[in-house]
Amino acid sequence: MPPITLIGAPVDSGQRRPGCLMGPAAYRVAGLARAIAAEGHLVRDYGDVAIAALPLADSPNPAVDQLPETLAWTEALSAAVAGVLALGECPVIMGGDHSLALGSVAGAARHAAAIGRPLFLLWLDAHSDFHTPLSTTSGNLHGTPLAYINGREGFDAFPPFPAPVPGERICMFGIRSVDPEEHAAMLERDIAINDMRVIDERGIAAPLREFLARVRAENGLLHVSLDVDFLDPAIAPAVGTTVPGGATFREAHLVMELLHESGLVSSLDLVELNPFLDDRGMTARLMVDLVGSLMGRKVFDRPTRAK
Ligand code: EXY
Ligand code: MN
Ligand code: MN
Ligand code: MN
Repeated sequence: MPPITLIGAPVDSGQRRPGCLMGPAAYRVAGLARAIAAEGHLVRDYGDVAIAALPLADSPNPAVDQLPETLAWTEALSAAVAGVLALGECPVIMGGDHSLALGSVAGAARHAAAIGRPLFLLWLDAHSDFHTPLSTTSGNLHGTPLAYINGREGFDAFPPFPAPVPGERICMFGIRSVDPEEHAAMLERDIAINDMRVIDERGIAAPLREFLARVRAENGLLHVSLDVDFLDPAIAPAVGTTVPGGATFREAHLVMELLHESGLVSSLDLVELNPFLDDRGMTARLMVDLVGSLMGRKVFDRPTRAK
């Protein structure tokens, strides 16, 4: 794997429950850099990205909350992620709420377009995050990044998304909370929607292997966006949008182990950790452990493990 660069993204503007801005500090306290270095990778900490003057911006949807802040984060994180990728490093974005993916994936898409490779997206989340600023009723922009990435209309206030990612290159796992407007829009596209029912019936490995085979066949870059609420709230309570019936400890680790074996991951978001809601750091530690598996940690190494 290339060198790993941790990017702090203390983003709290995509929702109304404060606390995600403490995420980068919690990941540092929980030893994220040490866990990555322990697997033999070069790792550096870029520090936290910051925003300065906010743009003037307004939405035709009066529900939309903190649009200027979200626009500023989108620009700043897009530049940071594209810059790190251009250096040949793998950015790991320590969030921050999921609105940060408006910027992180824009940066990954800019880089993919610059080097002429297709970008694929693995979305690990209880939610589909497929609202637009026009369709959202909560007004919480953390529910919108996938629609922006996919090139849906309604993002007039935002920079045009560089090289939108078509549904065929998007794969979701863990989905169990979808609003009616998102549902209708998703069904118009060819997104691989592995909701919890699919995982219950097929397991998590088979559909993930199918997706990874497609990424490999097209020589794609792979951005992974890991929302804490992908996990079952019993093992990951530190998130403002818990939904029962999430991925288990082993399902989540298996995803990470398969991703490591694939060698395909080029950038990673860690989002929605709200340390204020945690139970003695258990969620932060679990997220760090999952990154450890993604970076190659194994309990027992079989050299001939089938891919
Ligand atoms: N669909 C709901 C809304 O738009 O408010 C919930 C969104 C939660 C999004 C979290 C980040 O995954
Ligand atoms: Mn999300
Ligand atoms: Mn979510
Ligand atoms: Mn959320």
